[in-house]
Amino acid sequence: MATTLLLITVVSFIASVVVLDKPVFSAEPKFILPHRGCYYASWSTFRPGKARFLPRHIDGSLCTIFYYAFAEIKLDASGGFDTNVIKPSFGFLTRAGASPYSNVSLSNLDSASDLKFLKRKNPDIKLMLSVGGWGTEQKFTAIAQSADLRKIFISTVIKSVRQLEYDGLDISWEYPLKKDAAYFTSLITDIRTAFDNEATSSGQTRLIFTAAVGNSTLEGYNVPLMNQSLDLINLMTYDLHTPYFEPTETGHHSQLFPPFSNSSSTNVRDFTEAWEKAGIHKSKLVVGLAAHGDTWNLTTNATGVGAKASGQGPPGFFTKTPGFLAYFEICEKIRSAELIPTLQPDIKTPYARSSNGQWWVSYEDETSVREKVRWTAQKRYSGVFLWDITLDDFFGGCGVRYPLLNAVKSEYKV
Ligand SMILES: *[C@@H]1O[C@H](CO)[C@@H](O)[C@H](O)[C@H]1NC(C)=O
Ligand SMILES: *[C@@H]1O[C@H](CO)[C@@H](O)[C@H](O)[C@H]1NC(C)=O
Ligand SMILES: *[C@@H]1O[C@H](CO)[C@@H](O)[C@H](O)[C@H]1NC(C)=O
Ligand SMILES: *[C@@H]1O[C@H](CO)[C@@H](O)[C@H](O)[C@H]1NC(C)=O
Ligand SMILES: *[C@@H]1O[C@H](CO)[C@@H](O)[C@H](O)[C@H]1NC(C)=O
Ligand SMILES: CC(=O)N[C@H]1CO[C@H](CO)[C@@H](O)[C@@H]1O
Repeated sequence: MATTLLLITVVSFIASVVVLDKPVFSAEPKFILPHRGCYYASWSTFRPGKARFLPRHIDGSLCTIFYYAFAEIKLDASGGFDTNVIKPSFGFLTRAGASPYSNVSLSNLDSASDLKFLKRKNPDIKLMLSVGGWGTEQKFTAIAQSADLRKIFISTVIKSVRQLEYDGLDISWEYPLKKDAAYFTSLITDIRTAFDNEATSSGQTRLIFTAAVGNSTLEGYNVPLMNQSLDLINLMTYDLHTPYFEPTETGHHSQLFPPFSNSSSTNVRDFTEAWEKAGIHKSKLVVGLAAHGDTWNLTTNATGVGAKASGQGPPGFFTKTPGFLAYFEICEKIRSAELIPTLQPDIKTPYARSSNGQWWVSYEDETSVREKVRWTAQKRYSGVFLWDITLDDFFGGCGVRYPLLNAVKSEYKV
């Protein structure tokens, strides 16, 4: 009797193993180190002429992890928001309806599929769907504060990311405020739990989970829980001083160190160290580099950091945005002597003034990128990322193609 029972048990155990065709374990993602993240701004395909960026322009050897920016959150009227497209980005739809998938559309993510060729060349490269971006904070708040919407959002994300054959999700909520801190925490812990469960049930490698964060005051964030839930934290260590928020005085938007003249001026080092001290492990901290400059109109003859200014400088021919220039525009203006550059030794980052004395730009060049990569390596942070690959001199208008990303690569000796 006991033997029969044992036999039945063994047989049914074997049967259950055979029937379960999916393994019950799952793998953790493996990264190429150090991280060299690259955001890809999908709206760059609308730029004119040689600045029109197409996915096939991407050189897969320059980055280890690509972020498609941005998947858009659309909430219908029942979610309290209309479907205004803030940027020409490509979205998926979430809906607070009875059936989570009834209104999910993936058709607009076609251009995210265009990055898949990168993995065919190098399967270790990671592709991430970055959700959010500038101006999407109300939608994040709406989703995060409702347990139902969080659920719909998360199942939509998992379905989209798997269908695209991407590796994970990047949350780019700019920015959770103090009032959002509890919801933000619920959102990220729910996402991580769902990713763990999905990996177990599907037997696939767990989806990677990252977030881009941009506020050194930290009050919108529960940092210890972020350290537990997230694989990487991309620090938006740029636009630290902008003509939009500080119109009357020039400032360096991505200075590595504060100027000697003002040690409290926001800078990359203090921003990064604040996140480390608050509890993010070094192995998860990724420092942001900028391939854009921030521009101011000058109002006096002074041309340094802290010079008097009157708001955003003139737009570039290709990027057409006041207060903003791509590195490919800046380097060409330097070549043609329309801009006269200065490397300020204390802040380790360059700025330039226009030769007519009217405007001013703070930016990064190959030297400052190398300086930041060296500093990041010395501090044993896990890597750097670039906002964004389409703003580097990708067509080689000033010499080599991708000077900033090549500087990162050669400084890391990879
Ligand atoms: C951080 O956010 C607070 C509001 O929560 C804002 O007052 C502050 O200027 C922000 N700081 C930075 C560096 O963005
Ligand atoms: C120094 O920088 C801080 C932060 O950006 C700013 O609030 C302050 O006004 C600056 N002080 C001087 C003297 O420029
Ligand atoms: C952060 O996470 C890492 C790895 O997951 C862990 O080793 C470390 O102890 C955590 N740090 C804190 C302050 O919780
Ligand atoms: C600015 O420079 C011009 C030409 O170099 C000079 O004539 C003028 O006096 C200067 N203005 C001030 C306020 O220093
Ligand atoms: C900056 O100067 C340009 C001319 O050089 C002008 O067209 C533009 O309106 C100015 N911007 C602001 C914010 O004053
Ligand atoms: C855009 C779209 O597909 N809207 C549909 C969302 O779902 C409701 C009910 O399930 C339909 O009535 C809408 O047409």
